[in-house]
Amino acid sequence: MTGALLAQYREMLRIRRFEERCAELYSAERIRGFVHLYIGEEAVAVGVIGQLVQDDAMVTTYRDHGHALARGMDMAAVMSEMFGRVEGVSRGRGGSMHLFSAEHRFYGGNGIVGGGLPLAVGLGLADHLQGRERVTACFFGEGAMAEGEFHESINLAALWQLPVLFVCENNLYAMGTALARSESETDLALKAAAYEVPAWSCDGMDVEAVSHAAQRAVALVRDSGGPVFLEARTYRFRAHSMYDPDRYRDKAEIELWRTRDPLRIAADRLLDRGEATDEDLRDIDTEVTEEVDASVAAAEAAAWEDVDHLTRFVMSEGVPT
Ligand SMILES: Cc1ncc(C[n+]2csc(CCOP(=O)(O)OP(=O)(O)O)c2C)c(N)n1
Repeated sequence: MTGALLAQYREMLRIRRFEERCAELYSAERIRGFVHLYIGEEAVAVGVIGQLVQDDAMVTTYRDHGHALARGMDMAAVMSEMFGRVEGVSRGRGGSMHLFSAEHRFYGGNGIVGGGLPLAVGLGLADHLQGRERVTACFFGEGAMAEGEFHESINLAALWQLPVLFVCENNLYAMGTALARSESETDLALKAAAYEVPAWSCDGMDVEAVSHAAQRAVALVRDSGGPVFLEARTYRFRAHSMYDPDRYRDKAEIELWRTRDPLRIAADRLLDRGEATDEDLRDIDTEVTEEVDASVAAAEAAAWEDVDHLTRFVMSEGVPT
């Protein structure tokens, strides 16, 4: 029982089981605030982030749990953030949408659609100016491509040749708005290529296809020092957020995409190739479920911020050293 695909399967399952538990905890009102699940899209984070090295940076959106876990952030610290506890990755002050870890060069989830793109270009500019050969991966939804920030960011990255990998997670809907209702050009790689940026698309439900495409993309950013755009065609199986009644999509469409579940595709391939048995996959599920259980226990035992510290970090003298 070895191999890259098996490790990727485990990583995708960690994200899936973590988020399924988050949904339960949210319904039980133990997690509050906004929560956007990544279920169905796991192959994108796992496939792309697997190509980064420790020195590389990344920026993402409010749909950020999968990216944080795939980047190696501790599950208990991520769960504690969901619970708003001090032991959370953002000291309980960010919640689901604002996971952050300077140690992992994970410069945040971001509640603003398109908000991460200029940050990624800034990180790329800093590396460029200081002669560091690092890549910044910037994840965003296709909805961000209708925002001015996308155009300004990709234009500058191309003009100044900055080492940014733009990763568009095209799940076809921006909240309740289908891609074709908001974009005159629905071929997103073509749109990015208009900025003279090498751009291509991949099957975002197949972790091996994502890995292959991302490997090529990261290598090109590293070799050329300039930007690359990668579109991962994917689908979210759940509603936009825990508040969304999900009335804008055909149930048949959701069911069709569910037949392309990234976990199912990976599991079938592992079994077909003899790289794992059903028992191996069950064992992985048990281990992952234990890890999720432990993360919930740690979050529940974690402390709340002292009320006296309410204004801490609001003024600059409160910035942690
Ligand atoms: C600047 C801005 N405009 C609008 C919103 C409200 N909003 C939150 S999520 C979202 C949809 C974004 O869709 P997409 O970028 O495709 O990402 P997905 O949620 O599908 O992952 C919108 C419009 C926002 N958060 N920020």
